[in-house]
Amino acid sequence: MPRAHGIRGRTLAILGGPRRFAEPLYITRPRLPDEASLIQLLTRVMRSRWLTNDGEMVQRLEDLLRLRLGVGFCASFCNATVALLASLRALEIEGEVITTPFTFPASVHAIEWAGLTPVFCDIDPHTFNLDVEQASALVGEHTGGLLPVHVYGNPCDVVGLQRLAERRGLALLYDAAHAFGVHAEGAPIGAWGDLSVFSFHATKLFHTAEGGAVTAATDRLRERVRSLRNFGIVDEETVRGVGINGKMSELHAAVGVGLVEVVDDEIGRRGVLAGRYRERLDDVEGLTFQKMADSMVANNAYAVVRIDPDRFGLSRDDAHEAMRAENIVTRKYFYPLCSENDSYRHLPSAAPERLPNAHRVAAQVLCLPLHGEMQLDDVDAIADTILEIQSAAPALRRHLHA
Ligand code: T4K
Repeated sequence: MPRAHGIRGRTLAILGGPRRFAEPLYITRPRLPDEASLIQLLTRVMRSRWLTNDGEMVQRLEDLLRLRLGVGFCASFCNATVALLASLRALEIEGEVITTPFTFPASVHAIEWAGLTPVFCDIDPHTFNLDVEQASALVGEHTGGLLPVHVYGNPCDVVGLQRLAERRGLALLYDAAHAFGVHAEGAPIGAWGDLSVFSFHATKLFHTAEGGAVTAATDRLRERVRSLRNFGIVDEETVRGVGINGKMSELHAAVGVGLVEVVDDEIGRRGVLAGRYRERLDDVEGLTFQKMADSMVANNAYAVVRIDPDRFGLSRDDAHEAMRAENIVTRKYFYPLCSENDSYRHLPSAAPERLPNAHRVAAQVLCLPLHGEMQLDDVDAIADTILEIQSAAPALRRHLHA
């Protein structure tokens, strides 16, 4: 774990001083299962000679996740992107799908790969999630579904979206890639909407190196999702629908089984660190935190701030560069917006003037390192560095834009 050099009144690295951290402090690091139990789990898989196709480990993981996520149905997948594709098909959505431009490209790519048309809707500038009123105004005769994203694990307005979907007869598929373990309005996040998709990529709070899952409150779509995950195979002589290979392997599932036991410890550790970020940075002029939903259980997946250049004294990009020079590897998730992607910018809904909040947020957002290996000292060192950067703003601006 990199340790910070505790230097007061020092010269910032970007201005020629020593780096704050000797080694890169990444935005995230994958939590690993206990090594001995992982070896045991992997040995069991190898000895069984059953490596994929709905084996014992995948079934065990799905059972564990149904309990942990509090859902009635859970199907593991090879990754969240394929899980989104299969879900769009399982819901038999046609035409247009209203979604957010402020997300990882996978959310929108899945719509496009499914042969549907994404319609971008602006976000709330404080929660960074889909603005339900604007989504409602975008619903037209060709709208088949809604694909909102719980950005950074912050629940969308699940009640408002449910009402909208019911009122207009739309399918509601949540991208819950970031939302493992989150609850909203008293219910587990994966039980809202028709289906929800989680990512278990290595960068996620809970992971299987690569992986994902589709969940729902009930078993209603169980057979359809499971058969779409497996080429559409129903039995040895029946293939129904255009399925895909979305299966998780037994080896990946073993990682997940090992991690279920420690994920709550990881959430707790991150919670302490996230609390320290807030304590240290809440009053910094021009720096604000994402507004979290009122009624939720958080998972502390990301530490996200918004930097208003006029009040902070420096743009997000300049702050990002100065942090990187210190070996603090911040990320600009989700800049640039998906609506700016060459494949989507021609869409009428991608016009920047229709997405003012998303553009402003994408230009100002910065994700700070947050993972359970970090110590409170690391957060303090990062907070100190942010304050130093702010104090040195005029010199930094001259240096970076001379
Ligand atoms: N929907 C949403 C809203 C998503 O955010 C994502 C994925 C998806 C859908 C699709 O899920 P999957 O199909 O992937 O299951 C990463 C992830 O690749 C991606 O899964 C994730 N979102 C996105 C937010 O982040 P990159 O390109 O930024 O990752 P990368 O390789 O730069 O890694 C970030 C940092 O993590 C590294 O600087 C160090 C650390 N790291 C990474 C890996 C892979 C490790 O320490 N170990 C590792 O093995 O996309």
